[in-house]
Amino acid sequence: MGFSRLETALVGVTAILGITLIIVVAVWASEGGDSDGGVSLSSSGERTAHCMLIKDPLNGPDNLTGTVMFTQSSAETDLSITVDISGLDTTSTTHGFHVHQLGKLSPDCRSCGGHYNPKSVNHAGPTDDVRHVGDFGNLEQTSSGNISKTFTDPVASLYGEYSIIGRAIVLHAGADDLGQGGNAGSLASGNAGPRLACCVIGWATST
Ligand SMILES: [Cu+2]
Ligand SMILES: [Zn+2]
Repeated sequence: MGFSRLETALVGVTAILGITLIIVVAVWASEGGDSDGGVSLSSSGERTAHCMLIKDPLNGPDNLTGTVMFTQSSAETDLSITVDISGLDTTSTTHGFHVHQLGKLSPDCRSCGGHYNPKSVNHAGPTDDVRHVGDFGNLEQTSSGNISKTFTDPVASLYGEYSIIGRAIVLHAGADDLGQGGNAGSLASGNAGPRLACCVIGWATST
């Protein structure tokens, strides 16, 4: 007694589902890599990220706009950061610029919390050996209220346990004293004053 047409069809469908499952599992296993931010990511290859600044509702100049781009070719290479900001007022020319702990922008940039500091050390400058992951130091604005700068940082990263993805960039009204101010505020955040703008760092390309 042979299979009926229905039984033959069911066997065929079951076989196709089984093969599909094997292929899906094999592809999933071959992707490997880490899983920063809940996204499956290759552990090698260039990563890029992006942050579009929004002005702080309390302290940001009305016309402030800006972007921050991040590029890193591997976990072992320095992070490259490109900042383009316009619309700053010209009362203060030096602005503290950091990665803060939380990707929360509402109701204003104070919601981003303190500097991203996973190792609980003192605040310092970008070239200091012991510093917050987020200590990028200062940016200088031009007389027309713009900042356009590319720099590299050896500590902040788009890879691994202390990735800055999902955390915030904050631009301050005043200068960061880089931990040299001789008071508690200096060792916590560099006394850089009110927050002019902030944004959440997100992936810019699939990785
Ligand atoms: Cu800051
Ligand atoms: Zn800091």
